[in-house]
Amino acid sequence: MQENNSFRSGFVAMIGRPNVGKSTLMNMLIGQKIAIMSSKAQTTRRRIETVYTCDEGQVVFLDTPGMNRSRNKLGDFMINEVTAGIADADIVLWIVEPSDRVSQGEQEIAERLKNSGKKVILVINKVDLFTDEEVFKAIDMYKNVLDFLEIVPVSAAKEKNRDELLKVLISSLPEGPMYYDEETVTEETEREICAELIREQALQKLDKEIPHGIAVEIDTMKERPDGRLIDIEATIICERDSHKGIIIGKGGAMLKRIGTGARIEMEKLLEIKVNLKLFVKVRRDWRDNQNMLKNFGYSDKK
Ligand SMILES: Nc1nc2c(ncn2[C@@H]2O[C@H](COP(=O)(O)OP(=O)(O)OP(=O)(O)O)[C@@H](O)[C@H]2O)c(=O)[nH]1
Ligand SMILES: [Mg+2]
Repeated sequence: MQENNSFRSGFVAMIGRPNVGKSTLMNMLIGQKIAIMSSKAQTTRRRIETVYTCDEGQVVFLDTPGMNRSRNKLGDFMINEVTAGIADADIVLWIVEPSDRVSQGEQEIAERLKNSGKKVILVINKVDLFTDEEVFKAIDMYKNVLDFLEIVPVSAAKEKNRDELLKVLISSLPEGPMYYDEETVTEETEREICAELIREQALQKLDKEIPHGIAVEIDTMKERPDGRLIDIEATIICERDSHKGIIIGKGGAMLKRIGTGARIEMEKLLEIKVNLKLFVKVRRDWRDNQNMLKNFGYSDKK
């Protein structure tokens, strides 16, 4: 491996507009679900680092929030996370969906990437939803937008072109060391991932604006002495009393649905039975309160 001096490694930032499939693609590439995914924009809020290692090299992926305008302090934090992700990257993976025009939002991203001086690979995701002709058209159009190292069409959902993209990535990285041992997939803690899994269910099950105002804290996480079950208590924080009512639902039905969904995902992750208890609490306008943002894990710790 390292003896023949051609082991390649480096940091790859996944960036792009909200909802294009950055987190789905990262999970697909590493072969494990670490980052949460949903059909609602702005699912990812902070950088999530994961590692892919093979004989030829090691890729450290940085999933970042979708690039959007900020409406509060949480939004400012998310924009900073993208900026930091680009700064840390050896290569930027810019993810887009096939389309017949480059939107204003995409043009702004192109401009930023041009100014960053970083090497960029364009990934055209969700090709399963489009015809080959539409995909070719998109490739042709994007060719003129930026000087890309490569343009790779993929489907994160259908695992199409996974090996090809990994090969392109590794061959584009510089020769370098193993940053993490080969067993490491992420340094996110189980606590952090479990909190995200609850937020994922909230995003998937609640309507409109409510899940965007949610944060999750794990209060306790304790394995029983016989090692057959883990008890987890967690609190969902929301912004208004009316939201609290909706999150709990009639007779607690919505909270139960969120809890069941999250428990199933946690059991997959932890490979142990989970007993999950959820609470709901209101913290008015927490998304604009620096101290509360910090409490909920939205501060620059890296
Ligand atoms: N059909 C199809 N759907 C996809 C594909 N990749 C992602 N999706 C869906 O697109 C939606 C958004 O996926 P995410 O991975 O959460 O997108 P994201 O870019 O990380 O979104 P933000 O974190 O909000 O910026 C989800 O509903 C995914 O299931 C794909 O290749 N094909
Ligand atoms: Mg995401």
